[in-house]
Amino acid sequence: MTYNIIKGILPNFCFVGRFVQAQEVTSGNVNNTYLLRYRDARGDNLYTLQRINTYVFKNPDEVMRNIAMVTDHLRASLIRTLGTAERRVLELIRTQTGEALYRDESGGVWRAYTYISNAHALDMVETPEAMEEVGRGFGRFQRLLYDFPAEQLFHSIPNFHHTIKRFYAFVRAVDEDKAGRVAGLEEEIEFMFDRRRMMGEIVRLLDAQVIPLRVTHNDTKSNNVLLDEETGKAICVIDLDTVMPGSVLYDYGDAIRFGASTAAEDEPDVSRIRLDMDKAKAFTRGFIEETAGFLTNEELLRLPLGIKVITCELAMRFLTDYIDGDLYFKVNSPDHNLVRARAQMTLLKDVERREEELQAMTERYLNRASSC
Ligand code: GN1
Ligand code: MG
Repeated sequence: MTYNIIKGILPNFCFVGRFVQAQEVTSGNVNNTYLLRYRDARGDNLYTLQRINTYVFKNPDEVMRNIAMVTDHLRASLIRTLGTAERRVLELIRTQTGEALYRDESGGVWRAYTYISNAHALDMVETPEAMEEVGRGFGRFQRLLYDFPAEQLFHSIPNFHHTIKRFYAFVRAVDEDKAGRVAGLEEEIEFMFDRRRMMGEIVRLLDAQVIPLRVTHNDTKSNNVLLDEETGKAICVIDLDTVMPGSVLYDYGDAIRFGASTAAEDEPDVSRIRLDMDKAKAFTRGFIEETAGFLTNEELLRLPLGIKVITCELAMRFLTDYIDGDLYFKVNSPDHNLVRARAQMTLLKDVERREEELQAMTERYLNRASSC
């Protein structure tokens, strides 16, 4: 089945060996991903093939140009500092004509990477130790890109984290009620209106240049860091589709939202959802260890705001998509987006309850950062 979908695509990429097997990878809410196994005299060669969702990524060429620039920079930085970049940076496989993308006859847009073996990514983070390592992975990613000129990157999804504009889009969706789903959502809608000012705060801080624009990943879920199978150490950050200029507060906040929640992003039983403070602390430790020295005090002080804003943003994005009739995110049931939205709302309420604790955690690091 899977093979039938991709067999016409495979010969267009410079894969080495003969094709053995393809398997669909189901994690990921927008693109379609396949793991490919090829074989030659030296053994197996594994690749990741992806069909890019062009409803989400309207300009895949810009996405790929960003990825090429960023991976080149990461590779050079790694070689300079560690002497090697092996297994530590994504490597694009070009098409037979040397392009980063292949376009099929029906308009599908495809790209491929070398698969990084003997590593795994965590959909659920079980321990604080693992969460600390995820923090180190994303922190190191920030550090390696610290000197990358952010202005060279395309805004491949314009206003991706512009939460004020996203709020207006949400209000428009409610008003249009395209899928006839608004009735009965009073509580959810009110929830967003109540947090309207808070969710725009990072945009305002960036506009006022209180915090700097940096090169950010913008999708820092724990499963976007590969951990080495043997050592458990973070080796490579993946899913670079949304690398763009942004704020470190979003990257920090999104990682906590996803990895320090006690339940999955789409947990239907909201009584199971809260913020695991041990994991939040562990992530913060790992992240700050790698980024101390260049994150400003203005940023460090507002890390908890990052958690609130991004959790609210995701809740609102899922709710907007539910109201629109599931146009953006892949869903496995008609109410999947609503379940996701409610899960994020529940998590946000717990984050709000723990605000002082989170602030104290951050300020401890602020002192340490400024005293060394
Ligand atoms: C999407 O497809 P995936 O899992 O890489 C989304 C992110 C959301 C995430 C929520 C381009 O990421 O912004 O945070 O789902 N990616 C895009 O799970 O919209
Ligand atoms: Mg992603």
